[in-house]
Amino acid sequence: MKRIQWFPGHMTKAMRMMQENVPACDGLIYVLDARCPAASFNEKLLKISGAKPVLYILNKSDLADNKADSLLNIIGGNKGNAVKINAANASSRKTILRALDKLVEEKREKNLQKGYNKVFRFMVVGVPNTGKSTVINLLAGSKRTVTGDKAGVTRGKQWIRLENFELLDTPGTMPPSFDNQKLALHLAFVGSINDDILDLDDIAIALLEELSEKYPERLEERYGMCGGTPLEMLEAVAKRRGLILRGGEYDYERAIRAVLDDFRKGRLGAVTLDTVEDVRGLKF
Ligand SMILES: Nc1nc2c(ncn2[C@@H]2O[C@H](COP(=O)(O)OP(=O)(O)O)[C@@H](O)[C@H]2O)c(=O)[nH]1
Ligand SMILES: [Mg+2]
Repeated sequence: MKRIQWFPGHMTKAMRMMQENVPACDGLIYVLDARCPAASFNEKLLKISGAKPVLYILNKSDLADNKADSLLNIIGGNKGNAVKINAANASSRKTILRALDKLVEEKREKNLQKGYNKVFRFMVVGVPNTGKSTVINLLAGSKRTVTGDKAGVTRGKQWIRLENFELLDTPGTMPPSFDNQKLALHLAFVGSINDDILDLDDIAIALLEELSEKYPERLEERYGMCGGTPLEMLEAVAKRRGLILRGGEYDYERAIRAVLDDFRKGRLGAVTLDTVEDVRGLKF
């Protein structure tokens, strides 16, 4: 399989923009994908922020199963600076605001003792498509930033004012290279890497193989198959979905798209891809 590598020029620019804005920030809101919080963690983003406080948001919890809870606990660790939410759900607003308040509580009290109450500024970071803009929209209470389901939709820079906080949306950035290609694959599965630079046949097959191992019953349920050679698996998908070309041949191209689409839209059920070991290997 071709090595996954995606660090286009606009990400270098985005990293620079973030670096320039760090001094103006009190902390980071780091939006991860609850299905793959290790894969969607870019250590470089943490490095640019220095020692400022971080709130980890494991978003898209509706698409992850309860295995994500153990990942959440490891990431939050003793500090408990991690929450699992679904940004599409209004009740998540409170969860995030409460966690943010907790994060700045001490500092705010100190400020109040000195006689002032400043607005705390957070930069919202993460790899593409984890839901940064959606989280900001949820917190701001109105559609103020552009959201999209294509990797790399957010451009430019804008501060968004809430009652007690100010947020800066940022464009998604990848690590300059992936040491762990297995984790890079997870990012490809969830749509955080631009599909245009991927060999989607390899990606779809890798996804079917991983799901055959971790969630065999889901494949049985949706496609009436589990495991087998790549060709057999794609054939089963095409057959079940009625993806047949004129002339009676299976439409592999559409079967590949169907697998990725089914997974990304949650039609294969809630799935957690990263494991406890994956998360333990990183410095959150
Ligand atoms: N199912 C689900 N979809 C979400 C959630 N949060 C965001 N999305 C979708 O994920 C896609 C990317 O969101 P966006 O906010 O643009 O991500 P960004 O690139 O990190 O700013 C959009 O289609 C959102 O509607 C969530 O919690 N659950
Ligand atoms: Mg965005």
